[in-house]
Amino acid sequence: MKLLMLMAGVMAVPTFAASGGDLNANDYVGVSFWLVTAALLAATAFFFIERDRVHSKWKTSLTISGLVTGIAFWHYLYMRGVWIDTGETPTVYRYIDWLLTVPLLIIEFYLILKAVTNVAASLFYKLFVGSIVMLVFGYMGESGIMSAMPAFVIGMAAWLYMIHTLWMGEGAEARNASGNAAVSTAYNTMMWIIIVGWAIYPLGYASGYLMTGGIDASSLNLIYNLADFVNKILFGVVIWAAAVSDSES
Ligand SMILES: *C/C=C(C)/C=C/C=C(C)/C=C/C1=C(C)CCCC1(C)C
Repeated sequence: MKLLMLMAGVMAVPTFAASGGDLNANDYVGVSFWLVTAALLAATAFFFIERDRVHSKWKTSLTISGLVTGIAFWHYLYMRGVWIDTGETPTVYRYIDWLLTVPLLIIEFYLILKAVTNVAASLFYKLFVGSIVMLVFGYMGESGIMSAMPAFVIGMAAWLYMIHTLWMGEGAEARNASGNAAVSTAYNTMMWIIIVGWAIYPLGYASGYLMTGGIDASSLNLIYNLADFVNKILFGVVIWAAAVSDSES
């Protein structure tokens, strides 16, 4: 049944995938859009199928991982089209995608902790508000609604607030209280992805919008595509590994 639904979804895709003309062999940014699109689809199938393998308390976490890569897959079909047709940065699609997937990614911290210990919903709200502030100001900066520098500063503050919450705030307290090895390992790896993997985005933004004579649209999109690969697919794989190891012990 699950597989049938997946296949139906994949069969509905070519109509959209076909828009956006042909991929030029020299267009390495277009190729990176293409590669990440394929990887996101494969990851989505993987997370939903592997859901059967893990203990019931982990299933929601794998579902969310599959939703994140699935939503991103959908947006990548369109982003690639915009890039190939216009050579411009698909900022609107990019931020709609982030606005949906980033809250889903950070709810994973709450979910993996909740699978093994008592954790207050306020952990989720803090991370949620932080991520929305970060993205709304990032969008205003990139789309020119607000000047790039102040938007960047506010976005950075929100991201640092999230890191603080995970590193030494409410999140860290719940992790320490859980006493669960698989969850603690997953938590720490996920936290490092939020710190190191997520840093790629503001680096891209800063090189694209803050430096005089900064990088062009090609480099910016290449950086963002690489970042999405790490922060959506790898992030899900970390959760999957913790889920399998905890379910089998
Ligand atoms: C799947 C998409 C993800 C994980 C997107 C994450 C995006 C960010 C971490 C963006 C961060 C930014 C700042 C920290 C400062 C302002 C500019 C942003 C929005 C690029």
